Amino acid sequence: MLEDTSFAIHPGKEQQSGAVVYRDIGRLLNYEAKENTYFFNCENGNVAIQFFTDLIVRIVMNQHHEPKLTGSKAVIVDPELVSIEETNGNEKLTFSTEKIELHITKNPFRLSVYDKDGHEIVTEGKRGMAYRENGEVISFKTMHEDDHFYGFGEKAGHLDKRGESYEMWNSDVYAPHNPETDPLYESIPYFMTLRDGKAHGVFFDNTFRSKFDMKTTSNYYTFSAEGGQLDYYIFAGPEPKAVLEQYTHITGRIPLPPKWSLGYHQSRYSYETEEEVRELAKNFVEKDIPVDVIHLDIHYMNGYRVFTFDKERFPNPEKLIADLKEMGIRVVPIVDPGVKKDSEYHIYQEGVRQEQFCKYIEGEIYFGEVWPGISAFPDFTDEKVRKWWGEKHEFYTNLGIEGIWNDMNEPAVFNETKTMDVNVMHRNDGEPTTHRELHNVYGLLMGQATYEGMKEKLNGKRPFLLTRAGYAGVQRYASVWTGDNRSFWEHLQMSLPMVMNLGLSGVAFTGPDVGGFAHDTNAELLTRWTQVGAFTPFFRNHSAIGFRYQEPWQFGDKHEDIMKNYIQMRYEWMPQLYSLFYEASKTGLPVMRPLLMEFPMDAKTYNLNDQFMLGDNVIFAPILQPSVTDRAVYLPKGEWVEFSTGEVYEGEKTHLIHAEIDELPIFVKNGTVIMQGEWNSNKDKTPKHVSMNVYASSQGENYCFTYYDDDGETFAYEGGAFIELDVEVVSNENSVKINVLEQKGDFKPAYQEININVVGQSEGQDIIINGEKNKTIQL
Ligand code: MIG
Repeated sequence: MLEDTSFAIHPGKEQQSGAVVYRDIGRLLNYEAKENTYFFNCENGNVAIQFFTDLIVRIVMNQHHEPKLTGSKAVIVDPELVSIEETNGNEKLTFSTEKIELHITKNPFRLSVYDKDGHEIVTEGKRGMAYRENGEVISFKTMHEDDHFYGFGEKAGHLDKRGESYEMWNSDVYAPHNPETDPLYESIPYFMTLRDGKAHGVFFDNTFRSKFDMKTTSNYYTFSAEGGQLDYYIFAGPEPKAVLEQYTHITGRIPLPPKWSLGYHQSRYSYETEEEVRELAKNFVEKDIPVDVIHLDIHYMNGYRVFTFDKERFPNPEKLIADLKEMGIRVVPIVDPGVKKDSEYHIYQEGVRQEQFCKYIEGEIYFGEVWPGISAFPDFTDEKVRKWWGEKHEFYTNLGIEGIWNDMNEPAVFNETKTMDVNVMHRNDGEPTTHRELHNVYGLLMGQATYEGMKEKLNGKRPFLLTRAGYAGVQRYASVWTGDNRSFWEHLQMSLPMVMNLGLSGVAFTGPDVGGFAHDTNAELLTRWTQVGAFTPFFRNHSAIGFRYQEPWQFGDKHEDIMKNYIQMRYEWMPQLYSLFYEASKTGLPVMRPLLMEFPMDAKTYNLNDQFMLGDNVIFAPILQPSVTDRAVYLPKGEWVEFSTGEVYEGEKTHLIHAEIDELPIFVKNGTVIMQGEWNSNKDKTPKHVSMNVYASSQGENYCFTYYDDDGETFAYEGGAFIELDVEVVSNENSVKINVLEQKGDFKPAYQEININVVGQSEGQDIIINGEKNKTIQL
């Protein structure tokens, strides 16, 4: 193709397009308050403003009608009653909550948000809200020299998105993910801005194809969409953590995942037969490498028909699943949205007869080609269809399955546009809407149907769902893996900022295919990647058909031992990880974090791509290059103890750290705590002993954290069957004081006590638990 050669940049090729003309919202004519919403009539359109809390404000522009305030697929809360002080001057209106001020100039209508000290949050200048005759809506906002941008969901490239532009349109991209490859599978039209150590966020709740441009000009950025309303939320922060709490307050947080889903997952496209799967499981057990999940990719199905098993390849799925469960391994099958057009296939028959499939306005079913051949697609925008699809999962739960993997749900279709015809008319719960508008939420709604259906069928057990596509709010139903990466070192490197930005976008439970999906991996890459994977929220090794097998034992004993050791570490860290997942479910804070989240005043962290944190006190600095055994590690303020050597490093400095192929540099902040468990067996992965490792500082350090545990697989915690300890640790020269400030819940874990283990205890230091010299906390 000519487009793939240098002809693409032929000098005469670019046609000058006419200047784009935007119509500005114009001058304010009048306004009124209705309940807690303000409606503004402007010369060229209408604007509504709603305060959700005293730190969250929503702005909606509709160029033709009164702004519509209902129908969001992402937002799950109503505005709170916020008390507003209003002043109406000659040129300016002001609306103040206790924490922020919104200023509106009347001619032209421009809107700016400030904190109480007069710091700018989101502001407009020469240009504001506008639109084009073709339906495009756009917002121009002031950009400052020191603004840094994060989030945007699943994006390639570096952590800081300043100087970049992005598009939101869920896309199946198999071609290598380059730093410029955009868009990918998820659309999360949300970002956080960091300016002078203070943060704020913007969520553009528009499901059309949308764009964010922090690149074209240096003094303003824009966000725009092909259609719909300019409907966006401003989160005033001011800390990065507060922004994320505010964003996830309105779009929801992850449900507490079943513990087994936090273990190690092994996958391949595909383990093709029952024998192959049994052999695989047996290998793990014999080699004593812990594994919680084996994924079944598309070959398990009969001709790629969802809700079926191929009876030749998998003659007895029920027995297979039961036997694996005995070994401590769960099976997660893939489920795609495409239903094969086959008049003898019961799902297709039901779908047609009960009108569950996407249709054109004229009434014809939309057909597209995917794995099973010509297929129809459930219309997940309709409650009836979501229920139907959810119920179908009884097929899987009856076999003992507790987790589902949704793929191809952008939806991906094998055609020129790579997706469904944008003219398809979705039912959208009684408000028919085209695919052009709802494309970006197809995966989210499939996730909702699947999660809710599984939850219903599992009778009190927590379902696990993995998805490829999604929209803002996807965290409520599914964990997200980052799609078809390749076995390149560059993709290992790129996965860190990608997963960190997903975390900053509310999606705490994510990870890439460890080892790389396409292309052939190698011993060193897989080993280094497994070291990283052991500490990313989602930990799955997955590889593609036609490429080298990449189970941990494929590259000889030396590498197997190293990988086994890191997979075991994943389990040793489970008490820590699980507590962080609990925090994510309560506050929306990510498990894996960029350093800037904890150190927003430290500019050295703003685009630090090759290090990450777990929680607020541990820094990981993996080796991400071949043949390299030394790397620079930046440590922010504090004193840091390397996990395996116990060596202490000074903060606010860059250190050269040595790490042989079996070493992953991990730094724990002095004065803080990590919770560790003893990993027992492949079958029983609940710890019998839990220890609190206190990194004793002599500097009078004070640290608070929450330890959480429960049965790990049911919803009994909702009724109080959990244990939560809010702990404070104060260490100085003479003592390490551990105070359990509060103990909540009535769950009795098997381990009954927590052993205190002080790392780097100095001679004169006593350990004092709740005022008494002691070595354990009794539960
Ligand atoms: O067009 O099911 O991203 O993880 O193994 C390929 C086969 C379809 C794409 C997924 C990948 C999965 C593969 N799927």
